[in-house]
Amino acid sequence: MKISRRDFIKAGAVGTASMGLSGSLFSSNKWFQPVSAKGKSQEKIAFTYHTTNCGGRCAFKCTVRDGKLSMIQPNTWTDKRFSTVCLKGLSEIERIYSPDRLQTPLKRVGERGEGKFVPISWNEALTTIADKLKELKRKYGGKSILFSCSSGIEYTYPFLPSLLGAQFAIESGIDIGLANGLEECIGSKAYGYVQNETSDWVNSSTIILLGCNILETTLTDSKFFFKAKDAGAKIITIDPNCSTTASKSDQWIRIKPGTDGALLLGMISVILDNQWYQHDYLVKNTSSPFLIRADNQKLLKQNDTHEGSTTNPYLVWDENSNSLKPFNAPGVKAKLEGEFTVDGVKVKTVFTALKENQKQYTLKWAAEKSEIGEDIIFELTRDYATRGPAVLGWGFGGGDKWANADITGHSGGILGALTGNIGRVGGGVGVALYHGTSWSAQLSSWELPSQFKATPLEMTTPDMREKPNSVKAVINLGNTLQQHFANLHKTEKWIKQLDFIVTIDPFHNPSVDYSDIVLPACTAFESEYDIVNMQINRSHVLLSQKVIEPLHESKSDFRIEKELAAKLGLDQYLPKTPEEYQKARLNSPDPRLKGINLNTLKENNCIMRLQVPDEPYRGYMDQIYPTPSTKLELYHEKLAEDHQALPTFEEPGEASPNNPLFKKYPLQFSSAHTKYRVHSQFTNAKWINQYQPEPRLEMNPLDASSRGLQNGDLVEVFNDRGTFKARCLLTEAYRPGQIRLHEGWWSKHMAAGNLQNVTNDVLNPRQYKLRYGPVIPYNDTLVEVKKV
Ligand SMILES: Nc1nc2c(c(=O)[nH]1)N[C@H]1C(S)=C(S)[C@@H](COP(=O)(O)OP(=O)(O)OC[C@H]3O[C@@H](n4cnc5c(=O)[nH]c(N)nc54)[C@H](O)[C@@H]3O)O[C@H]1N2
Ligand SMILES: Nc1nc2c(c(=O)[nH]1)N[C@H]1C(S)=C(S)[C@@H](COP(=O)(O)OP(=O)(O)OC[C@H]3O[C@@H](n4cnc5c(=O)[nH]c(N)nc54)[C@H](O)[C@@H]3O)O[C@H]1N2
Ligand SMILES: [Mo]
Repeated sequence: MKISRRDFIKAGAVGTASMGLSGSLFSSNKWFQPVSAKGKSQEKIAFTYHTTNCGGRCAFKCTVRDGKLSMIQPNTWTDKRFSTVCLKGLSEIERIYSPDRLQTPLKRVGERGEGKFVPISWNEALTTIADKLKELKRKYGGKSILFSCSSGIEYTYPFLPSLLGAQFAIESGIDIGLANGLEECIGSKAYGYVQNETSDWVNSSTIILLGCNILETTLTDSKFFFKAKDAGAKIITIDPNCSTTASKSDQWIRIKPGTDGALLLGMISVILDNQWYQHDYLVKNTSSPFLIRADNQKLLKQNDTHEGSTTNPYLVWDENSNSLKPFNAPGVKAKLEGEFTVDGVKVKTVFTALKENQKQYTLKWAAEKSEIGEDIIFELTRDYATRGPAVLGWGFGGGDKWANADITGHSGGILGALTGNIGRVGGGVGVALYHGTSWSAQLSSWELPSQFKATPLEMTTPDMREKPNSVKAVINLGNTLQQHFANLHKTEKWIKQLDFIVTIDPFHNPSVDYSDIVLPACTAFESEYDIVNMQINRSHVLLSQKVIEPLHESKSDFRIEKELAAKLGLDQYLPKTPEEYQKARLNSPDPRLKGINLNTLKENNCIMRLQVPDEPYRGYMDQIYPTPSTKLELYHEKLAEDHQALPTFEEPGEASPNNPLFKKYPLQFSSAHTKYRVHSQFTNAKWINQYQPEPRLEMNPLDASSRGLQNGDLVEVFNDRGTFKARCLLTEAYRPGQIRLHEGWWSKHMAAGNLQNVTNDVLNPRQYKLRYGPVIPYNDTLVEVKKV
């Protein structure tokens, strides 16, 4: 039988009974019952939480009537400020019954990408997968298998990659552009979370949000934004567009896209010129007094002058003795500024070098680059540097997804250091989303015997599409093929020559269509087991329970991994049930988990606060950093030959007027995130789509009129990589020169194409030297638009 997915769903070839309730929600009204029916039905309450990657982490109290999810309410947290739910959570009552659910395992019958499948049994699907993986492992080794995991999948198949010796990737090259620069200063590897907990914002005088639409992308932290505002903080949003967050801020500064680094460099100059920096903080807590050798651009260390030191500390110029001393020697008073000669070699302090490097980045220069007025940059800097504790908070979608993002991150670290705003009550620099910094605890892990080890990721997954590598099979946990790679045509070329592709997902997302075998997974509401998942978030432990039985023929990720392991003859090493697994994880000596176990969690609505102080979490209050010197390191030796030891502004990789391509493609294409969806999730949520029924290309009326476009026209967006079509939405909120389609729309919702057909995938070679490797510069994209 050869039928397409659509035919197969229409015909109801399988799962006919469940189609009745999923397909006809609005048409038949069978779903809703009169209030009088209440009491006649079987009712139960169960608790789960949202695992989608919106940062909200809402916990749900779910009412199940006659086996169906019927009501979602916010669950009560120990700290009640987190008891929230948004439209996305409420919409699950409809979405989990969506006709887009994968209902049975599928086997591809058409070409990859065509979307032609036939239903098969679980046994056939799992046997096919296991046989293929065994064969690949035998022929090429486990490294020929890549598990590629979406964000927000809670159970990330923690055992199979190790059992197979396979590679595992989660979000390779994503959300790391700014962190690459910042964390070279801090020494951490924490995705740029060098913030205090958002609840500490009430102690801030100034909060600068740079490309950070927190009121949409961490909706549930909105109360902390408004509490800070009420407490007197001045909130300034810097965004090319009048975002939701900009509209609620005290000030909106409209920046030219891709120039965040120029703005921050200008601010550094203003601080230096006006001596608004914290001299003592810089000497005590940063590498500013370290000495740079003129001959090789390296920092001067003890072995440079006295060979044989085992500790080999950095040297500074000690004011007391007027001589070189190890920076950490007792009683040293390091000079912040100066040039000296040591054994015939000229050296200068990092601070002096910074001052020299900044000469090129005048206020005037920054104003021209960023297209923000000089007076505005001056006032912004004064607010930041002189009004007391200040936050410089950014997102992952504004300045991050550009080829020059690391320079912005580095400049941000320097701004925080100059003003003493790192490790300070009411301070912080870095990502301000997800309520990402809060108290945490160490869970135990479930150990496999030592012979089972995953293969470390050979290279970033975007590179796998072009550079020689071992991967022959990709197991998609989620919608990674559409979402994780810019330039979809290149992705398609890669996957068409792979030996084997599997997708495991609750929904028929676009990555499904490229797959050879498809497995239907449960959503966060379904399971075969009473206890499902557990995580630590917002200083609490959250447990999820089964709310309803698996819909259609779906299975939980735990069950799928377990059954696949059984087909490989290796399931004896895995926990028998999720309950056994979560029990083992909680069996930890960490005192912050004292008294928290599965029983006490069940007694407490499945949420308990860790045994931690009531205070907001604040990082680095001891001013000890995980860098080689334990100080904030402003000078990055390893980037000296790239002229980035101190930040040097670079134009965007593609979306810059200096690029010859700009003449042909004069518009910058951005694909920000929206409150209505989480990436490609909720694209099919009917209740939400009342508000955003179709993809809309947002643009300023000026850009539209010069192209003869009217609001609502169908347009084609194109560049040399590809094209897509959508209706346009004209809005003054959008900056001329930048156009936007929110990321995530499935291909089938587009008038034609996919937005990833045009996005820029050219990686910046310098960034291979940085902590996280190169960032995918989705927003660093030039396009042109024409009427269809
Ligand atoms: N509801 C919802 N929440 C989410 C997500 C979601 O999909 N939906 N996704 C989550 C994930 S994984 C991420 S990474 C985060 C992203 O969260 P954010 O970083 O807040 O996301 P964006 O909306 O992509 O970008 C933020 C703002 O940057 C602006 N911007 C665009 N270009 C520039 C620029 O060059 N400079 C500056 N200064 N601003 C610019 C945009 O106009 C936008 O208002 O959100 C998380 N939260
Ligand atoms: N052009 C452009 N591209 C972007 C971005 C951008 O701004 N612009 N943003 C990037 C960013 S910041 C990020 S973080 C990535 C996000 O990329 P992804 O994390 O891949 O995006 P999602 O659409 O959230 O994909 C989640 C998938 O997991 C499935 N899923 C949900 N729950 C479960 C579960 O319990 N089990 C299983 N097996 N599957 C489940 C969902 O149905 C969905 O298909 O996208 C990146 N892509
Ligand atoms: Mo992200």
